[in-house]
Amino acid sequence: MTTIHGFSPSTYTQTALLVAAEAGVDVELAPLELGQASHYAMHPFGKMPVLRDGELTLFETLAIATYLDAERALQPSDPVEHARMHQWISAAIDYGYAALVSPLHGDTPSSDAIAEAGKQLELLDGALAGREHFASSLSLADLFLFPMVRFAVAAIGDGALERLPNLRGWVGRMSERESARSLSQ
Ligand SMILES: N[C@@H](CCC(=O)N[C@@H](CS)C(=O)NCC(=O)O)C(=O)O
Repeated sequence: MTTIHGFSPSTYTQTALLVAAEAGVDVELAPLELGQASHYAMHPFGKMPVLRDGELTLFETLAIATYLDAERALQPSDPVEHARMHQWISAAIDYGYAALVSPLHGDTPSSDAIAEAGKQLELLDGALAGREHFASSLSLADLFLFPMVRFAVAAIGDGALERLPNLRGWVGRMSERESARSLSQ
């Protein structure tokens, strides 16, 4: 059995779980001893998730996602759409997490943090104009962005999507997928 080490509220761990579910790979979620030697033995940067499969240990969510999606069902074959998928994965990792997750932890996020997150949500709404997904079909890009957007909306409140119909529709469609049902809040 393939194991994902992480904690269920972690958005990157959620991405790994979503990819496994969408790719049809059975995984079990197992905890890790955050910051302990056993954690650093699996992940030299002390983050989550970590995948273990027999002798294999993999860290970094994108590496884990591409391993789980071995059949490439979640990676468009068209070169432009494949590049577009990577563009949004990169944007999620480099800018999305920093605006939509990190600053919104805690009971009362600052108004600056909410405003910054709002700008990113607006940008994502624009990217979805006339599209169902961030690339031509459901791809790893959606599965990176969905937990981050979901986290931000939970932190800010449903009003966050009020004037963002494209993003609101995408969140609704993503939330209804079987893969999303088991995610923790
Ligand atoms: N570059 C890493 C980032 C992973 C990451 O930041 N995970 C967060 C949880 S969503 C984490 O491990 N936080 C715990 C910590 O920083 O101590 C990846 O893509 O997997």
